[in-house]
Amino acid sequence: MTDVIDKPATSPISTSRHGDVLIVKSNNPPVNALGAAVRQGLVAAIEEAESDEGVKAVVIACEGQTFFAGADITEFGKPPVMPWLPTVVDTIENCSKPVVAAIHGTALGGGLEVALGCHYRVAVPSAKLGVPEVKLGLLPGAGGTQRLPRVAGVPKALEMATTGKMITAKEACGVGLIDRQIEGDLIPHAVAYAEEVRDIRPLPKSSERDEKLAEARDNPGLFDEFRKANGRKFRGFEAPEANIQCIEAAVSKPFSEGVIVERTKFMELLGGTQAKAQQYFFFSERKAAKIEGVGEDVKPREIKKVGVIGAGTMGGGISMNFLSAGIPVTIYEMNQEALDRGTGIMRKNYEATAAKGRVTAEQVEQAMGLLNPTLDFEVLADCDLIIEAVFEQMEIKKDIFTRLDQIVKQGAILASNTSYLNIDEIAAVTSRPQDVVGLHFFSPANVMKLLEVVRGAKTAGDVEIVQRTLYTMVNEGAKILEEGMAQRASDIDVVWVYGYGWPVYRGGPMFWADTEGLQKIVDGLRAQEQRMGSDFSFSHMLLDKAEKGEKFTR
Ligand code: T1G
Repeated sequence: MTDVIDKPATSPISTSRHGDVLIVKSNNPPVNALGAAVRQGLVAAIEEAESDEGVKAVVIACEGQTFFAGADITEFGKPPVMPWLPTVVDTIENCSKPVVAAIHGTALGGGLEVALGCHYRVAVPSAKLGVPEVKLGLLPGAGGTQRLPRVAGVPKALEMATTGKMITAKEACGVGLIDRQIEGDLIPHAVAYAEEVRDIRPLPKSSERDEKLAEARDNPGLFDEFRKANGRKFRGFEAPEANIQCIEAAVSKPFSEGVIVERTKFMELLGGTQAKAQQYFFFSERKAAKIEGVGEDVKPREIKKVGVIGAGTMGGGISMNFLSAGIPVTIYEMNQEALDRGTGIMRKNYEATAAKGRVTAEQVEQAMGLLNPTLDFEVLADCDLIIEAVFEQMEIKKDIFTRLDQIVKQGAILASNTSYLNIDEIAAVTSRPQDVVGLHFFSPANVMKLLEVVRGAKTAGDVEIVQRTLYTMVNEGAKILEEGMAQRASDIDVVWVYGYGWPVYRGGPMFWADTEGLQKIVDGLRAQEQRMGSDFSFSHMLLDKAEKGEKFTR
């Protein structure tokens, strides 16, 4: 039975003709996720191309920031809406006219699978391509584990699918994943390319390619060598091995059977806790950057120049963050020896990163060229943001903020990197407590992704965890929520995953607590209550939620 796909009235997919080429465009902001309406629109567009004799070729492109960035993750766990993404990809691949994918931004997951269903792929040089499903505890479930190795080769497919890392358009060209890089306007060039290939037959279907699989067949040890080389990295995660097994099936089985292995493994992972934890974490990470109670109308202050006080480990690492983002930094120290030592370590760190090929020597010089070391405190006066990163002594901090208050221009943000001292007490020595905030970086600050922003009682909108073992940690987490020190349970989880190495496939302590069951945690704590003595007290929120069978994170 074939499903009749009707394009909804306001489909995110539009079609237009350019000569005998049908241009299919998706406009589904922010990232053209392949939600139900997009899938329905794509199938309807291919049907339109098939039924119109005047159409000789098709170009699929996206408006906005990016080509399709994958399946719509918000649809996971909800009742499925037809067509499935694999059906969409098969429909594109089985089109009797050549289909060209025109890629810009990031072609990710299901987006790259759609592109692999197309007969040709062109991209702008800045485009990136990847299958990051493994970061969501999954695998490419729309034929990606079968088509990607056929087009890009098994070693590249293994690397991309098990790390989730994106590759550049240049690299993709190098492995045959992209047929041409386009300088200039993408769509007109993609149409010209479609004209070039319009009459070539047979159409190059990714699912029918075999030459790159043959190479892998000649090297049967390839997969076990790959497992051995990456064993430590994948430890604890379920998805990487499932990705490997699907790509193995691509080598050992015909396409029609390989996609069945893929579907089975995909559904197994989708039903598991790890995938739920990692999808939860995807959204938690993004939510963490949003500050409740700060209106949409509050515009962030512009930060063009940063000052850092203290060239020690934290001051140096914090400075590198801004330098690497192209923001000039004035770094202040009290004596030349400390200043030279600090800036010397920053250069060494950059050179070490360059030695690993993560940045170029030119980028190192660019970043260090933006650094202005000084022994003159007054030079900080025209910075837009000043971050103090000196010893954790309240008197020293108060002295610095008093001096900053006297010299720094109005409207600048005054921040302390303190990890536990009271921000309000520091702010109180200034005439502008509304401009004072805590910015608690984690060491090494140029590596760790986590930044805790601590709002003082007077911190203006436009300028904010830890101790115990698991059950007591959850109880403390609940207390932190009760006291309003964290906006949401997921923020506590982001701090633990990025700041303290909590495994992402467990989501974080609060997500884990929900998976564990709150009543079980309460019972466990009751059992230790006597041993813990008078210091211990239950969080009312934890008791209440446990009693009502509620959860923290969902
Ligand atoms: N589905 C739903 N929402 C998404 C989304 C997605 N795939 N990607 C991003 N968003 C939302 C995000 O939550 C945020 O919302 C807004 O878009 C902007 O995102 C069958 C199973 C594309 C590199 O894993 O890596 O395909 O917070 O802040 O920094 O094989 O988003 O504004 O409300 O991150 O410019 C595979 C996930 C899916 C890619 C852009 N794809 N996305 O980064 O913006 S699984 C992915 C990203 C799949 C198939 C399988 C990034 C980005 P809000 P943002 P950004």
